[in-house]
Amino acid sequence: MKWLITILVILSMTLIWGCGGDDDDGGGTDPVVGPPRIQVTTSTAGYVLNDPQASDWGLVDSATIEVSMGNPPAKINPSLAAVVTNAVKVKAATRDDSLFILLEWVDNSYDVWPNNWNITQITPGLAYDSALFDREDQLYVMFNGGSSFGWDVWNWRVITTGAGSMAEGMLWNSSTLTTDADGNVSGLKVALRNKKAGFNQPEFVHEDTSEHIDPVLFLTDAISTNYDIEREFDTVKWYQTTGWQVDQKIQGWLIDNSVSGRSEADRGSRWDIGAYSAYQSGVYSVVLAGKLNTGYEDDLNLSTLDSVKVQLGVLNDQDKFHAGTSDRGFSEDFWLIF
Ligand SMILES: [Ca+2]
Ligand SMILES: [Ca+2]
Ligand SMILES: [Ca+2]
Repeated sequence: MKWLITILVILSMTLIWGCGGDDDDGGGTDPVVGPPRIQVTTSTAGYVLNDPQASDWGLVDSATIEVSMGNPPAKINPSLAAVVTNAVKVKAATRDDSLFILLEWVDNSYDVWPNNWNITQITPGLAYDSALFDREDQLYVMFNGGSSFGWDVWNWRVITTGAGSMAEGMLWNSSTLTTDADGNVSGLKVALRNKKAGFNQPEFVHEDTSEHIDPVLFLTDAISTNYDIEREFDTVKWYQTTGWQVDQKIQGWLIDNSVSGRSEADRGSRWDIGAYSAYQSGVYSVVLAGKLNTGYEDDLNLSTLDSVKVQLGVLNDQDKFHAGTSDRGFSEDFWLIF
């Protein structure tokens, strides 16, 4: 009987390992001939997809896309050694009327302080460096809509969109990147610049003042320079509180995390992509989710296509993808197959 059990065990293990597609969660990188093609998983009713670490993503096949080789529409051509990462693991699934894409890549620097302020002096009063560079880790997923349409762009930025659980909708056409149209709320933004009008200093800090060292400052937790803080024997402003350190950072952006909960009509085409992310042990895991057909003219209608040409861009601590340094990588064309 022993040999029969052994055969059954081998057989069942073969079945388990054999059903994951040609490059699944083992993280392998099979040699690819021609543009990679990723089969979008379409039968996902009941799957939890709005969490990059949800176990249901283990049921979706993956492919590895290189992002140091491309000659993207932005005409960036970084050298192989210079880019932050070369491999992005990509999975894609649809549920109901939406496309979910999971992207994972190594980035050993967690660059989450765009436009931060830096405290240079504690006494006689707080002083700050000018806002530093508006740079953060970013991701671009671009869907090709043909030469007249250009590329439909989903742009995720770790703080100025991601901290509000969103990516920003854009359009890349004729070497121009345009933000998608606003909805009913004109100028709606996930991130608001934290700068006191007319002064080169921050206006807001977290209500915990110097104790809040997290890179994310939500609007709902922020107190302005105008607010009085009641202390035991006194009333002070936040910049009069104690505990500040030289070189301590203050967030350059306020995050309005109510935007993701607004109606589609309020958010418009600009804020029609949800984002769910994690950063652990130097690896970003980001799920982007958008409707296959938003109905907006600055978006590509994916619902009638059986495939779409895609490019990826990964930016390490950068402001824009078309500024042209080597700390960014773009893929060549690959295909999502519906
Ligand atoms: Ca980084
Ligand atoms: Ca859009
Ligand atoms: Ca768009």
